[in-house]
Amino acid sequence: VKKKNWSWSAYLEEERAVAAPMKLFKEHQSFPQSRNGFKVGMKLEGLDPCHPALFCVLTVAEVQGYRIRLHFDGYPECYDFWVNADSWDVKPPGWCEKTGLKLLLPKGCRDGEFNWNTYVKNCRGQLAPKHLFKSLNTSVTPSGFRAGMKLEAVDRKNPSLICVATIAAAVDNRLLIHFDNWDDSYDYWCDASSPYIHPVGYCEEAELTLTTPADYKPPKVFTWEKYLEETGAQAAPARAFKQRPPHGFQAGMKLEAVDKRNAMLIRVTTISDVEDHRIKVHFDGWSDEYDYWLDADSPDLHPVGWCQKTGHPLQQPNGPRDSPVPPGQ
Ligand code: MLY
Repeated sequence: VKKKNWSWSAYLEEERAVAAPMKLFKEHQSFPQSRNGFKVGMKLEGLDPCHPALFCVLTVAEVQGYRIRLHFDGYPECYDFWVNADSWDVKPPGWCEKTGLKLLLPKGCRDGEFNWNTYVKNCRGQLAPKHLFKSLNTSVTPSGFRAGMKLEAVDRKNPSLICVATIAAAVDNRLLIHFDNWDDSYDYWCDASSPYIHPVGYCEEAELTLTTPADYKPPKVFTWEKYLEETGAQAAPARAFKQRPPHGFQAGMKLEAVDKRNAMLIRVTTISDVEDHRIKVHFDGWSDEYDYWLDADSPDLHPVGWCQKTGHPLQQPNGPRDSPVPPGQ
């Protein structure tokens, strides 16, 4: 049951809870400075969230507040996903070609035959104009990271593993991490402040197990010195790693979070647990079984008031008073 005049301020008072302070949020999580200018039908290049090694040809399928739903051209709607309008993961048509990154073409298009202008003409689409992409105009300071350099990185799909990895690409201040001798399905983008990347020698120093490239099976012994020589690669310089300090969120603080199980929804949320770089989200009025961990800098976390400010619906808590009382109580 939706309450007509639900408000954050009354709810916080009722719950004797506090909103997570604005200063704990990163800029890309906070109230946006501009409007969402994307329109349904605009085409662009964007990262596949399930396979972030690849930029793909995408179409804006829905606009909701400061968020857009993106559709993979030529693929079923079940792969659609949501991003914020200022996401670095979306780029104007032609960006991959200019940057030298591979673009996954719409289903049925053959390599070397794709041209953005003819493509949008043929499908009566529209190129998303460059000025809508906030992430294009960010100033970038040289980081010391370069494509080809080696490092030790957490496999985000198998987070207990720290593995031998390579910077597959360095664009703006972002790094594409690739795991040596594995296919690119484990690749991910991060920046120099990521807690998931470490310089060569980190595992040895911290007495952790380093997962070596797949072709290093005993009795073949892995040493970085030998491996760098064999691969003719350089280690990423230790000074380039600038791990961010732990976030300041605390358990009990409230915020607004995207529900990954139905990503069009943003819910009233409580932080139920914290780690240095992650928070556990609990959706108010729902069972703890639905809680899950998110990186503290996730673009799916926002301060209280974000939905209202950006014109996005907010899912109110599923309050106990609204649920039918079980018989016999
Ligand atoms: N059991 C997993 C392990 C894959 C690990 C890949 N990393 C190191 C990039 C699997 O085979 O899928």
